[in-house]
Amino acid sequence: MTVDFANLGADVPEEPVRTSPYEYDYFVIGGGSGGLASAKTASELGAKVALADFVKPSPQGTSWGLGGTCVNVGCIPKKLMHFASMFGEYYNDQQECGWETAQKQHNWKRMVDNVQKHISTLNWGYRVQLIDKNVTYFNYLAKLVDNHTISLLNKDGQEMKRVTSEHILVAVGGRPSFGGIPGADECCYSSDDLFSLKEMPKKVLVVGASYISLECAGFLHALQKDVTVMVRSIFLRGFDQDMADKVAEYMANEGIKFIRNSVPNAFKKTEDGKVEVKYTENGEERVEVYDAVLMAIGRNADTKNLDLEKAGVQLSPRTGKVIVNDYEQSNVENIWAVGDVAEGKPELTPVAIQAGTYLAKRLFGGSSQRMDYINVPTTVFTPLEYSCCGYSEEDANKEFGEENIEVYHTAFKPLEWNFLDSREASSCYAKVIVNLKDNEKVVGIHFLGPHAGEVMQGFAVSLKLGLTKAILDETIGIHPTCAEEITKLDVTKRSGITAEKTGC
Ligand code: FAD
Ligand code: NA7
Repeated sequence: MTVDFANLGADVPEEPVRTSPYEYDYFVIGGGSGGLASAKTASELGAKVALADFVKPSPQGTSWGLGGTCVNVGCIPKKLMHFASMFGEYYNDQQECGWETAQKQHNWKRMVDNVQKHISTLNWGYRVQLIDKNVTYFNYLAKLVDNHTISLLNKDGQEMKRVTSEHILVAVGGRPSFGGIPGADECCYSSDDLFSLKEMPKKVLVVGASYISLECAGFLHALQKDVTVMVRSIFLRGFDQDMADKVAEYMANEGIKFIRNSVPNAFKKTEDGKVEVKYTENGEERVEVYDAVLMAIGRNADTKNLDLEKAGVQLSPRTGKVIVNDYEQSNVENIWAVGDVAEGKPELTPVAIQAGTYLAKRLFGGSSQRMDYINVPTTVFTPLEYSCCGYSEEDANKEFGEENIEVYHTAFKPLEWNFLDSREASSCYAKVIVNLKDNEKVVGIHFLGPHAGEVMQGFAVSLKLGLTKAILDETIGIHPTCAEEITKLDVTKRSGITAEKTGC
């Protein structure tokens, strides 16, 4: 073979000549859902990109690999444990269906080992993707020096490197709050710890009543734990309250205990390693000892030591999140924020991913497409799953006026449950909220029942396309499914007629 020295290397793409005074075009702080998606897209579009991701250990010392909250301590392990727990839920069903199943006994460690094995493959996958996409990865904690300069620190706080970038994306997400309650940091777990705990004792207190709290309480109970939930005020703040109460009612019927109107005041370790909880219930001081306590009282934006103020970035005084405009841009022209750290946006993985991807396309791909934060669907993975898209009933009433809103609803029992004595009568429920003043346009869909997320995804598309009640009525249901209930609604709440279904 002869070698053509004249053309040697001609196929190798040359590094573009950089005219920028900065080392990088795009520096992404945070390797979670939003940061990874944005960094990879920007690099694919030809930008010179670096990403820093560093996990500060939880107060209990838990830390994890690349991928952020969703992959390591959020959606993924949560859904896997929810899935695992459903076998506990189905245990009685199986027997009624004729399966002669073994003793009902769950092995926590085996489940956790398998969950963590899966997460390790995802961590590795993200590392490989960054290499493939030519994104420089720094496993360092980033801090801003000014609006173009980032300092990278190791775990001991020593500066290892200083880099400059034309654009900076803040995608640092959030971390669980311990509420400043005495003893909480030392005695309690959070969702940062739960999914990798080698063992989980029997009697568990879950503090908080929002979606992370109820989801964790739900799967812990189905995994044979004795679960109590401490509720300060309402269930699932921000969600439709009618639906939220139904979620909690189902959980209570299953045997999960709720302490209402209650807040913890202090936590203390007992000599035998349990946790003594001092709390107030309906104004009265009480004390109870639990084997373990899970704090799920909300999350704080992880902006505390980021020194964003050195770059002049404005944060919300209430939440510590970055205030952004409709383009995910902060008040500093070249500093952007997506995901959980962006003020006023839904804290959901697909939202962070889409916002990060669109931002990169606008910055480096000539796109003008903005992220649409309206009608974002979501699911609460409680024992009976709840999914929704669009307005809650309360918000629809406020936005359009109660007299202009019609709510169609049904309470039903999935066909499969009809021959199972252990399953409650109409515990599943669906409602569709329409605007009478706008051709009965559907402004909200809510569904409580098995596989709720799978049910809602397609309906979310139809909401985007301007679904009306007439179109829903024309749509043929798939029989016999739970999702078809949404196509068959003819009872309005206003009519006062019972929503309970009697036949097919
Ligand atoms: P994150 O994924 O949090 O990533 C931020 C990254 O930045 C982290 O790795 C962090 O360590 C790193 N970082 C922080 N500061 C620095 C710094 N100074 N330097 C370098 N790196 C830094 N969403 C859903 O859509 N569906 C669900 O079912 C769901 N379930 C959830 C369950 C739980 C228990 C939790 C906690 C969350 C859940 N979420 C769910 C929410 C979802 O996980 C978040 O919305 C999503 O992860 C946000 O992505 P992000 O990119 O904004 O931040
Ligand atoms: P949320 O949605 O912020 O909810 C926090 C829950 O914890 C809520 O029920 C609060 O009650 C309760 N809470 C807050 N502080 C306390 C104290 N001090 N004592 C007892 N109970 C308390 O948090 P999540 O973690 O579920 O979710 C965080 C985000 O992640 C959320 O936006 C999702 O989209 C994703 P309240 O209703 O305020 O009385």
